[in-house]
Amino acid sequence: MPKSALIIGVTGQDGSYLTELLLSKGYIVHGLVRRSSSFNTARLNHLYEDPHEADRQLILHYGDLTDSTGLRAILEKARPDEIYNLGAQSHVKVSFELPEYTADSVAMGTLRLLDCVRDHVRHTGRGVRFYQAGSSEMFGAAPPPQNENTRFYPRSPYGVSKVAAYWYSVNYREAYNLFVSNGILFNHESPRRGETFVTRKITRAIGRIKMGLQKKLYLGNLDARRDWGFAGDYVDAMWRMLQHSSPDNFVIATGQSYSVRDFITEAFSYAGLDWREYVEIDPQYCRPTEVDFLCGDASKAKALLGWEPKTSFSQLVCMMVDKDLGLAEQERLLHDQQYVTSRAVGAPIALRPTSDVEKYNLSCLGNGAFQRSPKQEQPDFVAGHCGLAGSAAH
Ligand code: NDP
Ligand code: GDR
Repeated sequence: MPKSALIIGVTGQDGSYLTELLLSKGYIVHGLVRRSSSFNTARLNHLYEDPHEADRQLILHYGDLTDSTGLRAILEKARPDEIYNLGAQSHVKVSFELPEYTADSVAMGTLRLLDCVRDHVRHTGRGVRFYQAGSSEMFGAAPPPQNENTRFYPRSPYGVSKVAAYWYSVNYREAYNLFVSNGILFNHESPRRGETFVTRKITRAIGRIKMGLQKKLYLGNLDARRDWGFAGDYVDAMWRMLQHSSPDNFVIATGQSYSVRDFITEAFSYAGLDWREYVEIDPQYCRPTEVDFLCGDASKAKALLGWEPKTSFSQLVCMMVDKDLGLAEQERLLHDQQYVTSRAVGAPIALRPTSDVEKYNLSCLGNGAFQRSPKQEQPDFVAGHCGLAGSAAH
């Protein structure tokens, strides 16, 4: 029998890389998809299997961390050997604007899920292993280097909620003898990173500036330091945690820290641009309380899991800039041919976890469809890329 896994947050950056990894290892993967009025499965398009096909390896279910009835039903259907809880309102700045929802999905959502797992294990007698996506944001103001023994000092509603989720996980491990492991992952990025996180906001802007689609990039605090790794490397660490002989807490990081300014300099110079001509500071992108300096010590993961990062900072930056130059080139072409992106006209096309799924060729933009429209005088700016009027303050 192949192993089976349930991924909460399957549509996110990490969810898509983890799905690829588990499918390559022969797992049956069940993914929880949030119901949304627009499609949110673009990162999974290349993995999609029609529900009418026999012996599918990837099965999607509607569900939400705020709905424990649905979570219980999915557990019964999927009967997973491993559960990866990657679901979250994961944007730190947004958590100041949506503190209650952030706590509901991140902290309460983890508690709901853990309690469903406890019941499931109790009444089925099955062994289930659980991964909880903890974050370096839990360390917050604690000075670097941060490891598993560093005291938490979160600096945002998101960070506080992740600390609660961490301790719920420890408590369910100790109280009910469940196999629950906490990953404490430092920032990890990729060409699939959400476009309002700073690295992707920068690389998307570089592509669009190169193609004449954007003039300026508005950012907040350039002095913050982060330990940035590649998401593809980090999902392997999640899997390793659940293969380990006992549940535990692990820091996953590169041990190298760079400022936002360093990232900008590296990315712009790789694209042959001088960032000073394009980057402007806009205080709306600063946070009420900032995390200044993160640099992780992942020696425990190296010793016990044999995990090490494979991708360097420079390789990560180049990978992201290359991808976004390609994306902007396609956007330019569509713009010149009088097409606009779906994000401007609101007609995205992607997958649905039900049988009424149409198949589309999405290769035109990588993450969206396109539609003919009257030629525009101004390029269609996308929220988050440049921070112009109308975009949310991310
Ligand atoms: P993303 O924001 O890309 O993905 C988050 C996922 O959670 C999406 O699939 C999203 O669905 C889903 N989600 C949001 N709200 C709910 C909800 N109420 N119920 C169910 N699912 C929900 O995050 P990443 O992939 O980058 O990160 C994965 C996890 O790891 C998150 O928990 C994040 O907080 C944590 N983390 C991330 C780090 C990083 O650097 N990337 C570092 C440390 C921790 P939808 O697509 O519909 O929005
Ligand atoms: P972070 O990532 O808050 O570390 O959380 P983000 O990329 O949002 O910010 C990193 C740093 O860049 C500064 N910054 C800006 N950030 C954004 N988003 N937009 C801007 O315009 C901007 N200008 C400067 C921020 O102030 C910050 O210091 C990420 C998320 O993935 C979390 O879910 C995860 O837990 C942590 O990483 C580890």
